[in-house]
Amino acid sequence: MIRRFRFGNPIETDSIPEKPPVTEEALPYFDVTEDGTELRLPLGASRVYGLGEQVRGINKRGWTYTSNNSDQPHHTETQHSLYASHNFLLADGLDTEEGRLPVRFGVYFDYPGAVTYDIGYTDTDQMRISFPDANYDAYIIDGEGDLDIISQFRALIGRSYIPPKWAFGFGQCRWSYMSEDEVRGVADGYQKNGIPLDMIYLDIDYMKDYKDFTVNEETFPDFASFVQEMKKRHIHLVPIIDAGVRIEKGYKTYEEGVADNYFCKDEDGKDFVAAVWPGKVHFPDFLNSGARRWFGDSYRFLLDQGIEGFWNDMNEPAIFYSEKNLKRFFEKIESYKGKNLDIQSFFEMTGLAAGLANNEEDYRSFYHDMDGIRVRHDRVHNLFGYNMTRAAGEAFERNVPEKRILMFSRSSFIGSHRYGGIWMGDNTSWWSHMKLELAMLANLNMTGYLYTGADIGGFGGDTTPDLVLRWLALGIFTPLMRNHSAMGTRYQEAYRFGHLDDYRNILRLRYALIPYIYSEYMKAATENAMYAKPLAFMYPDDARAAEIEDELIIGNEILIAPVMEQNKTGRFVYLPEDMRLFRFRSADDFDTEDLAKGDHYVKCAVNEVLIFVRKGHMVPLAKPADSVDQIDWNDLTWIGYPDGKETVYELYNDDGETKDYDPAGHITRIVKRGSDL
Ligand code: MIG
Repeated sequence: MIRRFRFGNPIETDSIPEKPPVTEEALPYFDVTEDGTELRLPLGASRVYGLGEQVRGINKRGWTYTSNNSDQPHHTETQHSLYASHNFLLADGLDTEEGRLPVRFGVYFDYPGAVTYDIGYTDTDQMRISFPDANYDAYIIDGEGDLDIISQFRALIGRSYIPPKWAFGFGQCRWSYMSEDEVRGVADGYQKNGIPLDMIYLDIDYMKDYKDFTVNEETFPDFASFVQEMKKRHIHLVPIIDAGVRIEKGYKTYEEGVADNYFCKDEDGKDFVAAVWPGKVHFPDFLNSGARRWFGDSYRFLLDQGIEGFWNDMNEPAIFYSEKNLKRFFEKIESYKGKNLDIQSFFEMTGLAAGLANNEEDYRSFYHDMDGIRVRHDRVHNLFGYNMTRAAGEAFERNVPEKRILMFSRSSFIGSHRYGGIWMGDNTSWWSHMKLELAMLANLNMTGYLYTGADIGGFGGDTTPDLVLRWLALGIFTPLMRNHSAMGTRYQEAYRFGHLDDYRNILRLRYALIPYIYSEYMKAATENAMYAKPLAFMYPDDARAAEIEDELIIGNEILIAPVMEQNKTGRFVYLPEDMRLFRFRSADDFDTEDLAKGDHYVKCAVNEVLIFVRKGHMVPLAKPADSVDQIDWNDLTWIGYPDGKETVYELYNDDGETKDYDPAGHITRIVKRGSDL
């Protein structure tokens, strides 16, 4: 049951396609301050899930988080905000003694500005949720259990984005592959070594002077035929699109945006000027439907050249500096000149430079035209990236309605999950960031983002061969599987490190698993279910399972427990039920071991992958292929753990390109007897 409560006069976010009517009842469960800006809830012994892309664990208790989309490359425990705002929480195991709390409930706050979730931070026993102003809709979701609450919420926010089937392949990225030849080199590195690959990503340097919807003709002289050349090799090129439009006379996108008033304005009504990669830019006003239509249609420049997928970046929006702020900066810096700087003023001075980027004052100095309503950016800050993705998604729907286009974004807000996926932004080559990915997978699935994954191997910093290998072993289960690294860091493509067999084997296992991954994804998307689930949700009566933060249930049949520490040859695993362990060295070389419910220490060498199959369940395996379109779905083998009865699996398959997702036409019920497995 979902109830909608209204406070004040909220700004429309369009995060919910069809809203239930507002109820006149008072908001249950929470104590609400008189002005409505703060809600309090006694936490008892409960666990709190949700918030999608955020720091820390699956259970969010014990920290304070703020929904404030930020270009934040330091994903450390003590941050409060990353690139996204996903204002959904699920509290489970509440103290019902007072008689007013249910055991669990879900809540979604539809509010486009900064919300702070103090979840047992100020007061260990209490959650405090605060808003800058009391204009929001709160949706309270009551249900049978965690999974039921989640699927009610997911039905409320609308079906999750479904990418083309080839986007379930493996992709390689780097900031940046600078030329056609460098891209060819990457394709060769994979294909000559027999390592499967479906995508090579183009980062900002494919463009001319970082201008959206342009291609650098010196380094990519015949882009359209290069796209075809790669396609013949079964590789899709996926270019990046940045939020800022370079100010340059004669540049089409700039001229059009100025002429039609499609850019965000400053206080004086002039086009707001910020600086990002292209130098000085204007920001398209994605909150305006005309600007959205115009910007979305601009992707045609690349679609027309054979491109079928994109990633949207810098759309928090990231601002390196604004003209006004830079002016203030120089004035202030000038004032230090010739002075005898004491330590305090010295740090003040260095702080000034650090404070130029993504400055809150800049976010307060430009305006949107929300189809006739002028709104200052900071009040709707978290909607910007969402609406950039929506601009593209709506345009694809208009311009290529028959076809799925790959789209994912860095910044997001609930609602954008209908138009694209997200990647988890600029992580670092740290083992702890594998753990962070695992936790985020669970929380992002709750909030509608099924097509997601982190930069495998780590984006910032130098990676190591074993980190890449172990990270791939987690990444083979993420729908979005991409290796990406930053400029200046060690190259980390899967063919760079010696022990090539290990990387080949692990990626071939991914491709063998694609019938499973795709089936489970499509079922999750069409049924508003979770693809990656915390154990707590599947085993609600198991107190141990409730605290497991380094294992996940993937789809409905398997549990994964990746090794996420360096120099380990195994790990402890908690199994919430009897399972059969498949220890894969390659897709067709594995041994098995039956393990009872409970705790185990399992060996897992650096080149092995563990898959735990639930009793009474089975999983299809394809013959490894070099790309998704070469997988033979008619030639599947099955691994499973029969329980004496028949084992059943619902296999979903479709053409992977068009948009008929009706499960009835695409699901085959496969039945095996024990002796067949
Ligand atoms: O300021 O385009 O998160 O994936 O490689 C950095 C360059 C801009 C940030 C993205 C990252 C991308 C990088 N971008």
